[in-house]
Amino acid sequence: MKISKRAINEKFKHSFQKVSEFSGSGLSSIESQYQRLRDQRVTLGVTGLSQSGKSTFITSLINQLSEFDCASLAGFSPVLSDRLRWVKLHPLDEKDLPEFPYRHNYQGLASPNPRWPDSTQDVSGCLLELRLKRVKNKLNPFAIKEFSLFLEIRDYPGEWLLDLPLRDMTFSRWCAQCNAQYSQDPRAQIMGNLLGELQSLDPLAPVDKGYLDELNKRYCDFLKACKYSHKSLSLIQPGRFLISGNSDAGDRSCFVPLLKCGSYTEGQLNGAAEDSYFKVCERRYKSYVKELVEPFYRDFFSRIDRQLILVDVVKALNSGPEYVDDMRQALANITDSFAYGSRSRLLQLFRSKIDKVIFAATKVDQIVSEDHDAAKQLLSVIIKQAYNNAQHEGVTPICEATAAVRSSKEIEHQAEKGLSGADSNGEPIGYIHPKIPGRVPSGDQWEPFLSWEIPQFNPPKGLSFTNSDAIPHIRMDTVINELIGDKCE
Ligand SMILES: Nc1nc2c(ncn2[C@@H]2O[C@H](COP(=O)(O)OP(=O)(O)O)[C@@H](O)[C@H]2O)c(=O)[nH]1
Ligand SMILES: [Mg+2]
Repeated sequence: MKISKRAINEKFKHSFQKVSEFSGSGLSSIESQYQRLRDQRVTLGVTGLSQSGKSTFITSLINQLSEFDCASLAGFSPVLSDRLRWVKLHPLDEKDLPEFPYRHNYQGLASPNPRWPDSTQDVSGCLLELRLKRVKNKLNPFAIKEFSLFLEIRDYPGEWLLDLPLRDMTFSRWCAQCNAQYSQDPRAQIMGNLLGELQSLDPLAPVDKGYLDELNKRYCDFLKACKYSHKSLSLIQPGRFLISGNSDAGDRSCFVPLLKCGSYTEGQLNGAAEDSYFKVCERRYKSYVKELVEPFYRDFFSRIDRQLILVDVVKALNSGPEYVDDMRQALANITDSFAYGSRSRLLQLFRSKIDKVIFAATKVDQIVSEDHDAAKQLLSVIIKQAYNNAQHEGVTPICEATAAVRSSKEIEHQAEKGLSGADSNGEPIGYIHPKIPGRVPSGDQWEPFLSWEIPQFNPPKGLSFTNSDAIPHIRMDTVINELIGDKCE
């Protein structure tokens, strides 16, 4: 009896459905599991601290691939070898997940007064379908000639990312970590009187809920000051304390770190009265982690196949040594929360691991092209610790330098190279910047970078939404190729 390939596939899908039901796996749909098993569905984890350029990168990624016939994608092999047939954007089939606002963002970038994507306040996602011609297989001339590769992409407020390490941290350990951090500048200075008050608050004393509310408000203001002060710090927890009016957080978000916990033993703290500051704050901390952080991790990060970590290296260099250290620590904490390594496709369905990591220095259109290699080198130094985490189980990370939206042009001024573009009012601006070093500066070497005032470029003018123009970029094609090139064969 002759059985068609289609019938075998259907039969396989059916038994696979049974296995999945039996295992109780939380995947969104059978179809997506089936695609994953056939290596035709990839979950991209676009990771990065707040303001590192994630939403802009995702917008540009979708744009470059959707408009591949006019985009500049020479470094993306399926385009070079003429194998990309068409690209479609779908919503992600997930309950309550809003669609990534691609159209809105692209319209903003391509409007007569171009604007950057709005700052991200909530989660969103999309599914990009790439229709590809298969690379010819001499051993199997009857192999299917075309297939679809599905890319799952999700966006989220970067602040939430820093909560991931809280999943493995007890409340008292978090308090100890905060105590060590807040006792040092620049945080001690930003915290002012609140530092002394939190350091003297007795964790075993009965809670005064009114006072705890007040402390919590002042603590949220302190965290906001860390983020929005002139040079923003990276390591800011809990991330949801930064979003004002975050109604779904409720009582769970009303706790503070009790900096005096270190004066007591674990036994004394565990034996505290139920209405003590310690027990009340600990309960709220636990429900914050269980009800907000865990589901975010489960829905957004537990299934990543390929990770892109975006780092604003130019801003770090402009902010100074404490800020570079802070960013370094924040990135190491984040990568600690992921599992790296390669797995069989079947195991990948049940417990995924990230088999490829790319660190990318973003917004490199703010520096001249001859310094891009140095920016890449500097990035590799800044992320060394995070890099070591990712090297577990043989995954060797790659460093790149990219700009999702090239907003500047190179100019020459008195035999020196510089950049020109427009500011947020559309007025022309230009500058010559200090030479970017390939390593973190020390001592006096910091001076030129700290006094360098980097003007914010507006996105370039002249893009047409109606004509579906491709967004100009720097090396997005190389990054896309590193991310999914091998999956397109
Ligand atoms: N010059 C330049 N600026 C960028 C680029 N990407 C992002 N930006 C700037 O960085 C800001 C934050 O970007 P966004 O994508 O919202 O970061 P997110 O918080 O990580 O999602 C934007 O508002 C822009 O001002 C880029 O490719 N070039
Ligand atoms: Mg964003």
